[in-house]
Amino acid sequence: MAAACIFCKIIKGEIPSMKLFESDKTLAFLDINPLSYGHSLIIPKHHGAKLTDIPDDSLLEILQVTKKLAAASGVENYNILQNNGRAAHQEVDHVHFHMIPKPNQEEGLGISWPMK
Ligand code: DGP
Repeated sequence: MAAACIFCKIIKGEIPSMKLFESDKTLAFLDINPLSYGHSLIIPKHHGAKLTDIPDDSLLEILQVTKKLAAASGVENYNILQNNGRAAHQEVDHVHFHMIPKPNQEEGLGISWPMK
């Protein structure tokens, strides 16, 4: 944990979030500034700024949770995004994967959160 890290504070419950999934290694929650309905963030509980700072077993679970969230979103189209460094538009220095649904008009109604 890093004391000043926003996402570590979310993990500890010091900052509220809309949690979608939690295990001993991983947390998923809704993005505070969503690009679409259901835009979620999947993070390791282990603090690390960049992809290369995260243990492989943690990365595997993050990808598995990301896949489940994409399936649970009920849309066929989505982006998975992971930024590293300021020039790559990383704002929060705690590794996170974005899962950004791209619903079309018909799909936009079927979303059910939190993920079961
Ligand atoms: P990035 O540019 O990849 O570092 O994206 C950081 C994302 O984190 C951005 O989409 C907004 C989100 N975010 C920042 N602060 C908070 C917060 O306090 N709560 C939640 N839920 N999301 C946050």
